[in-house]
Amino acid sequence: YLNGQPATIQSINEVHFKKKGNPFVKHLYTADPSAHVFNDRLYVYTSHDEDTATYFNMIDWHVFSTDNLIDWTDHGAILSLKDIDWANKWAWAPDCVEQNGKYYFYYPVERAKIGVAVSDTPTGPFVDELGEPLIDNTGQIEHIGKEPIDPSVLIEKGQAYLYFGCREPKVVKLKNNMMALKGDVQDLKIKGIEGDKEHFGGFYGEAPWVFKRNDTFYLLYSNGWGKTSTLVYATSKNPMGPFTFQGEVMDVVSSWTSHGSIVQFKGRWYVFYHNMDLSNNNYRRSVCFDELTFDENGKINKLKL
Ligand code: FUB
Repeated sequence: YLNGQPATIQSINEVHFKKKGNPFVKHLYTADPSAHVFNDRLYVYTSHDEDTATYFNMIDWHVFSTDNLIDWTDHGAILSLKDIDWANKWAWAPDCVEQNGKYYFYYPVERAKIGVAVSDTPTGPFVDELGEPLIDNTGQIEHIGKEPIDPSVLIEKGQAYLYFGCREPKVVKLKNNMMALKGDVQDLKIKGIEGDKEHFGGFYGEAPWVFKRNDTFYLLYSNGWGKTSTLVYATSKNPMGPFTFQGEVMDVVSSWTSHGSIVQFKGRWYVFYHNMDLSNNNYRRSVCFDELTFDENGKINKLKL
């Protein structure tokens, strides 16, 4: 209910955008939002930038949830570096998915390893039951890619696909236990970006996120770093690709990095992203969201900020 009246999505959006506005988390710095709906509630998993940060030296991850896009609950730190024996620094962009009644939280550390922690609930506590990285490139194994960061997971017809990578987009299937790779890590091909330069067009920078709408898979990602880079997307009929570049998803944000996710909630689509509007500091970012629309051909109508 809003003002004593039954809330509609329209009225919820009006309250968020006109009264509360972005960023929707203001009491701490957060980045790299991964949004999912579990049991009709929206959960946003984030990195947590330190208040005095001068680098991306984050130490834990948070989750926020809502059922109306207005009132958000901070569930606190759901996992910290201190809980992971093999991880020492740089708790970067995470994701979480539900499979077989459990919640699996994927996280990169040290710009070299990806781990997975498990919980019975979307808000943790998450436990590193595996006790070692799921992906480890400290030995610079070529097919894993130079920098395995920014994991995100899509589940399609029961099969989990793990996407990750900086500059080199990668995909690998996961076994049903969600804690082992099924087959080899593969290059995620994006057609239509040949020759594109960092910060422009469909150049692949980082932050892959795949979602399905109708029968199309959309790959959202960042096309680099800096004043002209933004979130862009490509589409495919196959979660393993190849994807074809389509265009920009939204205007450039204030921060040097762009990282986001797209989710459907109560019948409407939303893009989650971060900026540095609150701090004017690239290492102290804040998560935001806006409604996203598609045209009749399934193309994303670019979000104007
Ligand atoms: O938050 C640390 C890093 O900044 C992420 O891994 C990148 O995607 C960028 O947002």
